[in-house]
Amino acid sequence: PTVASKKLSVGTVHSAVPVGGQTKGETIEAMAGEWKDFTFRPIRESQVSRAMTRRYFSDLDKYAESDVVIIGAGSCGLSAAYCLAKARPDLKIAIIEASVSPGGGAWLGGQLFSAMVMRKPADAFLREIGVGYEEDGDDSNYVVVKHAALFTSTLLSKVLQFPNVKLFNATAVEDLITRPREDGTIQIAGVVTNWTLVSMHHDDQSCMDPNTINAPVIISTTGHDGPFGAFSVKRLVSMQAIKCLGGMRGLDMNTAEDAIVKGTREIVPGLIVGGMELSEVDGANRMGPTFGAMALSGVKAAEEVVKVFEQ
Ligand code: AHZ
Repeated sequence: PTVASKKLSVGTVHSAVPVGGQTKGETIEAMAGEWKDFTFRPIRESQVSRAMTRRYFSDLDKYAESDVVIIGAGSCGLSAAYCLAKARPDLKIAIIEASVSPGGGAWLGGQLFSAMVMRKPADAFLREIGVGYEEDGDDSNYVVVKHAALFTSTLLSKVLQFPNVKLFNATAVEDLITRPREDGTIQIAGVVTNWTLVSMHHDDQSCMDPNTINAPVIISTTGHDGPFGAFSVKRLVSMQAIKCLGGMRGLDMNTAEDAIVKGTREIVPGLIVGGMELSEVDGANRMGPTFGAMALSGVKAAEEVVKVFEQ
């Protein structure tokens, strides 16, 4: 049989093989100096396509009914995903990220600069995920991570290694699924998704129907208002589930960070909002480039989800 017609196996799963770890066969060290006769093992193009599409569509099928959907994989969404996946390995968690690259605004520590500042006690989160930092400030009130990208990449890699998490990136949440409740209010019951590039072309292409994920609990962490930001809370206003938005206020680090962490909560049944999206609901200040509140708002959002499942 040709390679194309052979039944393709899903293959052995080498979970979390560390770089340089022992899979079967060659090691990097054994390759040293052997490049003259070097060759990759053969592959057929269709195998590559099938290896990817089979998994993608099987994941779409599996996560069409999820336990939790996290909208937005910025610093808050990823922190929430980490805590929730760790606390509740029994929950199926789908993360929907509009951008190709997850991480949101946390690849830089803020503005143009690479270091990331976190005020204490958010240093506890850095220790939890194993990211090193320097103490700084007069009374060591804050810590500094050498590269914000180290925070984001470490957190992301830990989140993606949980077997109960699936990230769908380049995918936007276009709408919320709702159900009526007996008291006349609504319950959020899932999300409507589309590939982001498709979402961006509803105005100049004919109808392009989106996809759906049902889930009893959603965490929305889509950041403050912007082209994609504050998505869920703006939609809550337009569907009259909440009256209006408070609108993010000016920069005040001390006020802003406490308010975001304390305010992280279920805004309407089934929808927990965290991170800077919350500033748009509550009329909270922004904090600028200090990220402790994003991590701890994620911790609290995960806690709120656990409460819902324990009710
Ligand atoms: O792409 C967005 C980003 O990665 C994603 N997102 C937004 N709308 C979406 C939608 N569907 C899917 N409809 C969507 N994904 O959400 C992510 C938000 O990340 P972020 O870093 O913007 O928000 P955050 O709340 O996690 O962190 C905010 C960081 C800020 S902003 C700020 C200030 O302006 O003062 N200070 C800090 C620390």
